[in-house]
Parts: sequence; C-alpha cells; structure tokens
Amino acid sequence: MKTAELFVSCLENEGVEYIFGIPGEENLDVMDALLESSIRFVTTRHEQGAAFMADVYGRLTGRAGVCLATLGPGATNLITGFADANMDRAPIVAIAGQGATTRMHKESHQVLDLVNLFGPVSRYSAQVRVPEIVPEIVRKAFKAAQAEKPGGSFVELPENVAGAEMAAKTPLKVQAPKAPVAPQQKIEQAARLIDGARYPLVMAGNGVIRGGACEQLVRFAEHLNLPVATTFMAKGAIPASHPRSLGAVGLQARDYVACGFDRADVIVCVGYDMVEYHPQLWHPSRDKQILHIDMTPAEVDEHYILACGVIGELGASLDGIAALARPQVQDHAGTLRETIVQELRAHRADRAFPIKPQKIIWDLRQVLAPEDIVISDVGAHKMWMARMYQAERPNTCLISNGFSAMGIGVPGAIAAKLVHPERTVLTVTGDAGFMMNSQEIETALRIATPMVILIWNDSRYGLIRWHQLRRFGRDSHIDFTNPDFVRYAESFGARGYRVGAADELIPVIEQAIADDTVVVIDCPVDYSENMRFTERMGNLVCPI
Ligand SMILES: Cc1ncc(C[n+]2csc(CCOP(=O)(O)OP(=O)(O)O)c2C)c(N)n1
Ligand SMILES: [Mg+2]
Repeated sequence: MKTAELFVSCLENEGVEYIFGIPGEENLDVMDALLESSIRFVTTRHEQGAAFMADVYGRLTGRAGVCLATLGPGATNLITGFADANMDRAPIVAIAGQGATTRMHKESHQVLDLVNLFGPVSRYSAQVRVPEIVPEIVRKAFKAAQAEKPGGSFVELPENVAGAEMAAKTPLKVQAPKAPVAPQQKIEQAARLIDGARYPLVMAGNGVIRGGACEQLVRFAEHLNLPVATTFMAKGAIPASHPRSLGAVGLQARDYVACGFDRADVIVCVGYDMVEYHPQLWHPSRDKQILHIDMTPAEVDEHYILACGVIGELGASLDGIAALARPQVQDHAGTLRETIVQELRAHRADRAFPIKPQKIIWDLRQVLAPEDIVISDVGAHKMWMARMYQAERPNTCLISNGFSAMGIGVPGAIAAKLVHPERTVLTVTGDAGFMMNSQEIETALRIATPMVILIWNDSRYGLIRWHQLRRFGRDSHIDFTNPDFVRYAESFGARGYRVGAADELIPVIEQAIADDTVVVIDCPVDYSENMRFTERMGNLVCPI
C-alpha cells in the first residue's frame, strides 16, 4: 500500500468526517487517496478559513476538527485559526505537506521548519519521517488534541514519504482515557468550604461545556441555592433565564456582575480556565477563598491561590459536593441578572437609527430559537453579544475568547451548519472581521451551508476606537471604507439586504432565515453606546 493510503485510513479510523483545506503540490498523494475514502473534503478559499472551520467543528463536537494545507505558505496560513482552537481549548488536527526528506536539510523552495513553527501553538507537533510510524503519529495526534484540556496537533507528511510504497499496516485502536473521580476527602473539604461561606458565588468556564456537566452545574446551583456567573465561553452552561444565572463575566471594565464578585467570600470556579478571563480582573484583592473544580489542576497565578482543588470528572464532583454541602438560605443573585435584562428590555422599542447594540441583540433573541447557533466574530460587537445575548443552551453562542482572533465568524458558521444542519446558524460580525474571511461565502454556497451573516457596520475597527477613546479621548487610524455589502454578497450568488430603519431588522432577519441560503445583512450600528456604557460603568453603583 501507499503511505498516503494508510494515513487516510488512520484518519477514518479516528472518525474524521470532514477535512477542510486547500491542496498543494506536496500533498497530491493524500488528496488522491481521499477519493477512495468516506471522508468529505471541503475545499476552502483560504487556509485560515479551513482552520477556523476545524476549530468550530471541534468546539461543537468535542472531536478534533481537521484541516489540511500544503507546505510553506499554505501551512503558515493555517496558523491563526489553528492557534485560536489551541488557545480556546478546541480539539484540532492540522495536516501539512512538506518537501521531500532529501531536501529538508538545505535551503529549498517553500520549505520551512513547520514542526517548530507550530510547536508553540500546539500540544503535539511531529513529522512522519518513515511510513511505518503513520498509525502511531495519527493516533498520538488525535489523543493529544482531544485530551482535557483539548488543543492542537500538527502533523507534516513529506511528499516522498506520502508517496512511498510500504508493507500493509492497519490503524491503531482508538482509546480515550476516562477522567477519574475526585478523591472523596476533597469533595468533603469543598462542601465544608461552601458551608462556611457567607456570599459564595460560582463561576463556570468552558470546561463545563466540554465536560458535558451543564446539567450537573444547574442541579448544583439549584440544590445549594448558589448564583452562577459564566465566562463568555461558557454562555448557556446554565440557561440565561434561570433564576440562579447571573449572566456572563469577562469584560475588562467593571460590570454589574463584578459587584457579585466584590462581595463574594468564596468563589467556586468550575471548569474555569484563566485564558478566558484573567483572575487579576475579578480577584484584584486576592483575599477571597477559591474553590477550583476541574478535570485538571489549576494554573499558577498570584491571583488564583486555592483554598481547595477538586480534580476529577466534573459532573461527579458537582453532584458529590451538592450532596454534602448545606444549601444557602438566602438568594444573593436575582437583582444582578435582572439589571442586565432590564437594560436590554429598555431598548426593545428603540427606533433610533443607526441601531443601538442592545436593540440588535434584543431583536436577534426574538427571532432565533433556543437551539439556534450564533457565532460572534471579535470586536466591539463581541463585547455586547457576550455580555447581553441570552443563551439558553450550551454551545449556542460561540465566542472566541482565549485567542480572540478576528475572522472566525464566516468560516465558523460553515462548520456549525455542517454539524447542525437542522438549526439556523447566524454570524454576528464586525465589518472588519467579515472582510478577513468573506471569501468563504463562495465555499458556503458551493457546499450548500445556508447561514445569515449580520454585519454591524461602523466603517471602523470599533473596539480599538472604544479603547482609544477611553484611554486618550481621541482615536487613531481606525477608519476605513466598506464595499457595498449587498452587491458584494450578490456577486457571489448570495443574497444581501441593507437595514434602513430600526423596525426593519426583525423582518429582514426573518426573511434571511427563510431564504435558506447564504445571506449578508448590512446593519448600521450606533457605537456611541460604547462610551456611554463605559461612563455608566465608571459610575457604577452596585445594585445589591
Ligand atoms: C486577527 C486579529 N487582528 C487584530 C485583532 C485586534 N482587534 C480586536 S477587535 C478589532 C477591531 C474589530 O473591528 P470590526 O470587525 O469592525 O468589529 P467592531 O469592533 O467594529 O465591532 C481589532 C483590530 C484581533 N483580535 N484579531
Ligand atoms: Mg467595525
């Protein structure tokens, strides 16, 4: 058999359904072997798009998304999306071609040391030096990518190895470790810590969603009568409408939820990862007791010194602690969540144009069903979405907040639609982030993944302007001109709509969903709300 055939059969053995990517001269053998495979290759228009698709596939399925590129420039184009997955703890495997091993020791056309280039942004990075090791390398790559915490694995396949004939081999058995249950003594210690607390508060991170422990989290909060804040990446881990939900935390600036943190004496961090929200921001005083409940030990940080760590299968830890701890008598949560909902509600009939962020989010929530998926790109729009969008279920509001790479929105929506074809998928994006990967509209149309792309149009790098105004009172080099987004969409064969008044937004989104194709909506946004928010939070009086 040819080495490339064994490589592809090892990918099938891992359950790979899709590979996103762009072929090149150095992976001709792999591309040809894929013709005989059950794996569907999704040809993209930029390797970055392919990596973001694999990233979001990994977020939604818990299984590694796979992307492929040729050597040199193809592989370097993968890096941003790959690093995004790695830092956001989404399992991803990137495969790149490489020059023949007979020319890798010298200056040679397009040859870069990719194993080292991917090293700092991956859990595992390896070259297939000889055909016999293909089963071990592929197994190891998937095992590393899918381990808690998940991340990226990179594999390069030199062209002469891929094309080499070899004695037939078979893939290795797929085995995944099961997380052990935390020691009972730690569960008891955690329960005592909660019993002794006056104002305990739970902060849930993306690990709760990855660990499939959302139900246990809600039970834990209900049984012990504890308020739960989530990070941006854990939105929906507890329904936003749940009486114990405090909403999402993660703004660098203060917010109502910060009031809950100020008052808390014990903070129960569940599946929390500090890349999502640095402890310095929510624990500057360093005087609170931290209970860390996770599958992996805590990262070292001077603002994250533990009173107790409970390491083991998350759901079992939560159930175990809930069974032992005493329920809190008082409810400390209600007013905080209500304050944010009131703020949203206050703008529901706002007819101002351009449209205020709060009104866009209110309307969006009216139109989308609880199971529908919103993917946010990165910018000021993300801050508003993260803070205000009321996610009722896990993985229905996807936000990159580890690496926070612009450009995830459009390609991410393609992957989401492949994973959940029965749901509506909508991207909320800035005008700048949209243009970073808008070429994938062609991919979406070609592979028939309908989606709505809602562009918040401010003709600026809005978030950066927000920071500049806050710091210096003036902006610097953040303006640009946009194409006509409606005609741009139409030139691909997609549909385009422009929102011309506040009360047009709901009917336009409804029409876009009904169109059942790729639809771009150009929605002018009023970002003067950004500084108004900053001023309000600067004068924040805690509603508790
Ligand atoms: C790839 C990448 N480049 C730069 C940044 C830094 N950055 C964060 S938000 C932002 C502006 C985003 O502008 P836009 O997409 O229009 O969204 P808006 O802030 O206007 O809502 C920039 C430049 C980033 N996060 N990712
Ligand atoms: Mg913008």
